[in-house]
Amino acid sequence: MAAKTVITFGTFDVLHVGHIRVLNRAAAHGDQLVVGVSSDALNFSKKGRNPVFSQSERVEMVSNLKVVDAVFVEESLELKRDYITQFGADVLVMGDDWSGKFDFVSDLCDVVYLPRTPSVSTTAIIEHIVTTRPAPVA
Ligand code: C2G
Repeated sequence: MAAKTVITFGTFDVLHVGHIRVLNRAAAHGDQLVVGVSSDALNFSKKGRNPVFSQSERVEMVSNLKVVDAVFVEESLELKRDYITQFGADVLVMGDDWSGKFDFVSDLCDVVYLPRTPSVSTTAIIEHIVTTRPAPVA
């Protein structure tokens, strides 16, 4: 039987346990895991700010996780169907903050939304670091 390929997408900025868990659980849905890491330009267009870590650093971090078999740069949210076809993905897995958003590819592959890990996010980590930074010495 052919190997089952899982695809997932994300920014994976300031890598944290929520990212690791979703990648581990995504990998468990098949035999190989392909990850689309969103480009700096895509992030800027979505969020109006650059990620803390550049796309090449984010690609390097995600590529070095043992459950990840291949990584590519996601240039546009509109290209989901092309990426799924290009990598021959059988399943698309995302956290459930994206629930329903990728159902439009369900004619190409299965679509699975996994429960998001509560109480952790890149934004909260950045805010925590900013608010706990010591006041400058007068
Ligand atoms: N995630 C999670 N639990 C968290 C935080 C994130 O399960 N506490 C999951 C998200 O649901 C997503 C993945 O981790 O499946 C990556 O999250 P982000 O880096 O925040 O990615 P995002 O900016 O949502 O980009 O085409 C889709 C986009 O590229 C997704």
